[in-house]
Amino acid sequence: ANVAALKDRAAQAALAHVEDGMRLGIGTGSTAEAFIRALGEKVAGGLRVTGVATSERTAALCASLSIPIVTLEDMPALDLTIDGADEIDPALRLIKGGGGALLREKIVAAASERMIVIADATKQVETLGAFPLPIEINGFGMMSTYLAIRKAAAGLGLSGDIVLRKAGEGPAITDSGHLILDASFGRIPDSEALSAALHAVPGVVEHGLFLGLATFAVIASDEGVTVLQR
Ligand code: DER
Repeated sequence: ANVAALKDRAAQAALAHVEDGMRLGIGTGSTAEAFIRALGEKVAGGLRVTGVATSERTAALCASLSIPIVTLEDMPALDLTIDGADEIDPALRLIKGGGGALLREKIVAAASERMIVIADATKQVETLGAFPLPIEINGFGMMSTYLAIRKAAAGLGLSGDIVLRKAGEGPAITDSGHLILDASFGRIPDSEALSAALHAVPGVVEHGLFLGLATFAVIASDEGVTVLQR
């Protein structure tokens, strides 16, 4: 099947875990959007859920499908977040942020009892890092932050291009008004150590390593749907 069909298949399988009355974290990206469309049909059929969106884009799509959306302030404790990923390793560590929503995605995932990751099989990796790691930074003193990130990564034996993400002519600006650096470190043998090292850099707001957040993964391939559980 083509990748879009695989995304739909993963989305449908995740929908089976959504129960009436649930407080949902709703992800960002093309796979999450397949889930949102499928959820919209269920809501049209009478399913009662309330969602917190992980991006303005997701909020707009939910609104267009009459999926009730509130802010995380209104509903700080969520039952279940459903979101995509750029990479998924066997321990359900993720790289996320390809869609630029990693900060709100991580806050929402952390506020949820459980997190189901939905993906097509191309996202499965043995070790994270082939996908450039998104790092969300404050715009102030960007060069200093960039140099500090390089140094922190070098301390862990990691190096490679670190590029400011663009949108058209200028830098990409996230929903929270920050910039994103995409770091091509290659294989990341110790993602916990890298996470800690990046969080220690002033100016780093968040990064795309999602560790200990995903509880369940639904991965669609031509052979069918695989479920991974942590
Ligand atoms: O930006 C994100 O975190 C998205 O969820 C991304 O990781 C997956 O996007 P995709 O479903 O369009 O591949």
